[in-house]
Amino acid sequence: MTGRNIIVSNRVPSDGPPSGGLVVALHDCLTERGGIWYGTSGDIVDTAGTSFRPIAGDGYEIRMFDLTQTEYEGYYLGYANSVLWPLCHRRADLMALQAGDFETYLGLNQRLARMMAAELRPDDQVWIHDYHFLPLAACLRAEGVTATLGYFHHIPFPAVHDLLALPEHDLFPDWISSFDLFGLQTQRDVAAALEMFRSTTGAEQLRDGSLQYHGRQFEVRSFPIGIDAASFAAEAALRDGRSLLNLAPDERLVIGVDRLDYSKGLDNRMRAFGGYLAARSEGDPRASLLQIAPPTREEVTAYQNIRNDLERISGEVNGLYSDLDWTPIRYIHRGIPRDTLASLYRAADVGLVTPFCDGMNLVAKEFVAAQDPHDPGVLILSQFAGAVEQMEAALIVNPYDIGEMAAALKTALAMSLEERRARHAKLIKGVMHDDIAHWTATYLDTMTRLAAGTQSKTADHLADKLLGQD
Ligand code: GDG
Repeated sequence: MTGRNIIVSNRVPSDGPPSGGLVVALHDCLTERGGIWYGTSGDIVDTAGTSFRPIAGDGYEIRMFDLTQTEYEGYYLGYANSVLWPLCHRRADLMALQAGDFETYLGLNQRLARMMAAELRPDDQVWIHDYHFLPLAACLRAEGVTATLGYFHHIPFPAVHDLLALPEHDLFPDWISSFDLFGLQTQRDVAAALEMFRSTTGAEQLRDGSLQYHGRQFEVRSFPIGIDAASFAAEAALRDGRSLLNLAPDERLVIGVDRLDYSKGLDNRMRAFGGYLAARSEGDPRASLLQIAPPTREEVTAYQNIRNDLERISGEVNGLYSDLDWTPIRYIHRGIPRDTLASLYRAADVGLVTPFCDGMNLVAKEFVAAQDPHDPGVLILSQFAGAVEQMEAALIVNPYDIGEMAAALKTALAMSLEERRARHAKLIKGVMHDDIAHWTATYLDTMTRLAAGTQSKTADHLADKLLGQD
């Protein structure tokens, strides 16, 4: 018999039925097992509260809390999205370190911990999501909470060298070791986290692969996130996406879908598409790039800058190559409905997923799930997307090498049906098997095992090697 399942994420699904793979998966998991979901409401209030606002979820409870304007600016826009996000995406140069933001971020985590501690029971299993709550376990432990605490880091774990740019970097080992399970997307991330502990006095790796730091034993493991692949594939097949686009009969379609974020490599992607058009020979089919890039974190300066860059680059490429009846880049700066997105992926000949740095990248998996297996499109995937560890059958590119990406576009658009099918068959197998349900079940099973006090007997060879105990 295990305790209650509890989820903490920055936002609770309070606006009606949840949409989007992750929220749906967590919602389904709580609906099935019962439990509580804690997170912010999205409302801003004058005074910080001391208790939650409960609303009924579907078979579980939602407990929301509101942020003050100071918390919204210092915790959310500031330390989480203008410091930790760029740091974890190898852009320490974009960190906006502002006096007071760290204290606000920590203070919010302490306030949440106080409010949760009043409600948690020792046998609860708490699953905390993402960099907004890195100190939450340490804050909960300080309040005397002994429940099993798990965390999942959706974004990359920073390399030790980058981490040093964070003034509070020496707090990371304590924050992380306060969880019982620290989940990461990839083996690459696990290696980076272990490297940090290797360079930390007082950390050691135990024989069973777990870590110990200042008397606390915990596990650092990868759980590559997936998508609801079967339902996404079914949704994609419902409608002819090509008919939405007014394409010429022989026109080929390349698709990109990303929140408008500087980590997603959109600038170099558009340049590479321009490079492909420049090198196009007479008689090559015409190809258009459909780039869907809904706005995100618009109050943060770095996001305003990347938006301006993209408007300039897409304008330049279109100015150079457009014809009376053709605009090569269709750049849509707003979100579109999920079912439309699914059918557009299916209509595309190429999925262009070229982040400079990405925890996993669900778009790569959605593109593959949406394809017609008899006539599939080709996935071009950055070597720096976490998804690359599971998707070796994609055309792998270096997003810093614009010429290489332009050449990959040419290769993809000319690829034989036989090769497209063979690559897709390999990719879809993994996407279907390692789906979101598999991810949730694997993580929660691991937490249950830890809660029961059993230790993993599986040696983590990678970890042993990295810590020099092989
Ligand atoms: C973080 C990590 C990790 C995008 N535009 C529209 C739309 N989307 C959907 C996509 C996809 C999701 O948003 C984006 O997911 P990603 O994984 O690509 O990237 P992040 O948002 O940065 O997510 C990432 C993820 O967490 C999960 O752990 O993979 O590495 O950075 O599902 O389809 N959806 C709709 N309209 C749009 O215009 N409906």
